[in-house]
Amino acid sequence: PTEGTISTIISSYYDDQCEFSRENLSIGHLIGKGAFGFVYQGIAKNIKAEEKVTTVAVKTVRDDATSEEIENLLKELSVMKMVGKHINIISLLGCCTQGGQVMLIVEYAKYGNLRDYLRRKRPPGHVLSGSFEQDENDESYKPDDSDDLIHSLSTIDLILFCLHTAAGMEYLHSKKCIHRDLAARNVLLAENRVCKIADFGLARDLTQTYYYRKQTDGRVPVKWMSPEALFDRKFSTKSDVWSYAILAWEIMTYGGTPYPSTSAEKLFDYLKVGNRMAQPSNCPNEIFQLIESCWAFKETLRPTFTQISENLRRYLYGSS
Ligand code: ACK
Repeated sequence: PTEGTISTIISSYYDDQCEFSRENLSIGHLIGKGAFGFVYQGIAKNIKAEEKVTTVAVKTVRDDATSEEIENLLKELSVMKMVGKHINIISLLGCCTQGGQVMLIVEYAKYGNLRDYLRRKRPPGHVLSGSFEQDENDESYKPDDSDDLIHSLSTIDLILFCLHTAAGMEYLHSKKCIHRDLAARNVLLAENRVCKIADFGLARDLTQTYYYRKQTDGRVPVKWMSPEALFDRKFSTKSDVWSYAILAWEIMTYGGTPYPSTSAEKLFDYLKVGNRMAQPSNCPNEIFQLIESCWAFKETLRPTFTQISENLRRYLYGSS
């Protein structure tokens, strides 16, 4: 691909409403690295009506990115635009597509990803269900929790996180968007401990090999995939509900690792004969029954996110 094709692709995504002036954005330190590129913390001037300066997260591609990688970031941008705003999803604040590197400016989540937050806030002496996989090369940026007065999370806090993520997914599905990689590592925690679904706009390579390949961070997404997604590459709102069951289990176990002793290759047969993960010791029966309905082998038996949120609200507040 030539420079010409890249600029044609970029101009086809141009949107005056969303374009943010580079002069009003200052890029800070690196907070994350992915196969796709980099995420930086940044400060943006006048990006929100209600404040002069806003801490933001800035997503970019590497300097030597291919036109395909640039286009993937632009596709993510258009999905985020299409989806719009909801308290439980990471929303788009603006973008810089003209006159330099393509950058997406999104809401900043100060406490980082939910999985690591849950592990940091596990009550002392909590009995583990499922092992905790140690990161092979954990040199990632550590969010600053020093202003977070909560030292350990209660069961009700955990159920509230289940509700936040279900509400975010209900909204995403109402916008006809399927996530396909819902997991605690892809949920971020923002100010006031609000969970926000992230990375829902990513273009994904849906071949089986992609999912079987070990990810750079050492986790294999296969364990979040429904049987029909795993074997027929059939992704739907119902396969997101299955992934949500695994996410809810991660939440209730303070960031436990799913099926620690089952290999990715054996997983399908393991699930097919009806095996599932055990009820975490602190997980109330009603919540575990909800999780079990979400990992029903048959897709049609799984609830919708509207039903899941209603159920969780009823549990927490006594009404829906
Ligand atoms: O666990 P983390 O700190 O949270 O590492 C990942 C990394 O970048 C790769 O995605 C972090 N990250 C991504 N988007 C944001 C955001 N909007 N706010 C804060 N951190 C983010 C994520």
